[in-house]
Amino acid sequence: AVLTAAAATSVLALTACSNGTTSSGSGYKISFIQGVAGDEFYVTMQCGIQSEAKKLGVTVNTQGPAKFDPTLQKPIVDSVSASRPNAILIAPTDTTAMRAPLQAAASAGAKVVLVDTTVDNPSFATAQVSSDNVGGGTAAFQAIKTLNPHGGKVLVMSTDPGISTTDARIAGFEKAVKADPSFTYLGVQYSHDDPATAAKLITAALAKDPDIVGVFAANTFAAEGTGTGVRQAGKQNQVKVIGFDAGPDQMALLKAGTVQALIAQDPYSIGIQGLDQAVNALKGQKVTTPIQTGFHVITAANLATDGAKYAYKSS
Ligand code: T6T
Repeated sequence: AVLTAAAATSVLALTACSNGTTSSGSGYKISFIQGVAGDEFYVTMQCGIQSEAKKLGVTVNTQGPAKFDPTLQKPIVDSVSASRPNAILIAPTDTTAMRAPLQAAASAGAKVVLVDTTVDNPSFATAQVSSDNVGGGTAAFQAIKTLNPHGGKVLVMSTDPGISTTDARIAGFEKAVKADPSFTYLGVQYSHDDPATAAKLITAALAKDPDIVGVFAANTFAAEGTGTGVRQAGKQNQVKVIGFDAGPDQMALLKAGTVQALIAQDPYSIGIQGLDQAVNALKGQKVTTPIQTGFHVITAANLATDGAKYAYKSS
C-alpha cells in the first residue's frame, strides 16, 4: 500500500513542485533526500525547498527511498555523496543506521542539514530543523483527554522504534498519559509505516481490549491505518483517534469523523529553513541551529480555517 501511494503521489509532485531539479545557472549543487518518496509530508517539504531554491539561485535534486527504511536510504546517501554535492538535506530514517553514512558524506565535504528526523550524536551536521515533536505528542494526549474527560484505555500506533520524530512524539504522549491516573496506557504498537499493518494491529488490539477509548497515531500512515481499522470494527463513535500529520487521506478521515484531531506539522517551512541554513553555511554566513518549527491542532471546529491552511500538499 505504501509503495502504491508513494508512486502515485510522486508522479503528482512532478507537476506542482517541478519535482527533481531547479536550475538557475551556476548556483550550488544541493541534494534533498526524503525519508520516503511520495509521503505528502516530504512532498510538501520538497515544495518549500524548491520555492526557496528558485529565490536563492541554487540547484536542488530530490530523491527518496520507496520505503521508510535505512537499508534503502543508505545507498541513496552513498551515491549522492559520491556525486560530491555542496550540501545534502536529509530526513534520516534511523537514528543509528544512518549516522555513519551521513558522517562519511560530511567528511567527503558536503554540508549535511538534518530536516525532520535526526541521528544519534549529530555533531557532523551543519544544522537541524524539526517540529516540536515532544510538544506534539503532549498535545495529542490533551486532545484525547478533551474527548474522553473520564479517561479510559489508550494506546499509541507508531511506525518503527529508532526514528527520532515518532519516538519523541511517543515520549511526549507517554509522559502526559502516565501522569493522569484516569487513563490506562496500553503501550505502543509498531506498524512499519504501513497502513494495512496498522489496521490489522488495531483490529487485534480492539479484540483484546474492546473498551479502548483513544488511539494516538504517530504519523501519516499510522493514522490512515488506525482510522481504517477503527471504522471496519464499527467503533468510530467509541474510539477517539488523534493522528499526527495532515495529508489528504488524514484530512478525509477527519472530515468523515473517523479521526477527531490531527496534529499538523509545517513541512514547507522546515524545507525553506533547512535550505537557508545549508546556503548560509556554504556562503560562510551565520548558521542557526537547531531550529524548531511548530504544529497546529486541526479538528472539525477549525477545518475550514486551519485545516485549509495547514493541510499538506499532495501535488
Ligand atoms: O510524520 C512525518 C515525519 O515527521 C516522520 O518523521 C515520518 O513520517 C512522516 O513523514 C509522515 O508520514
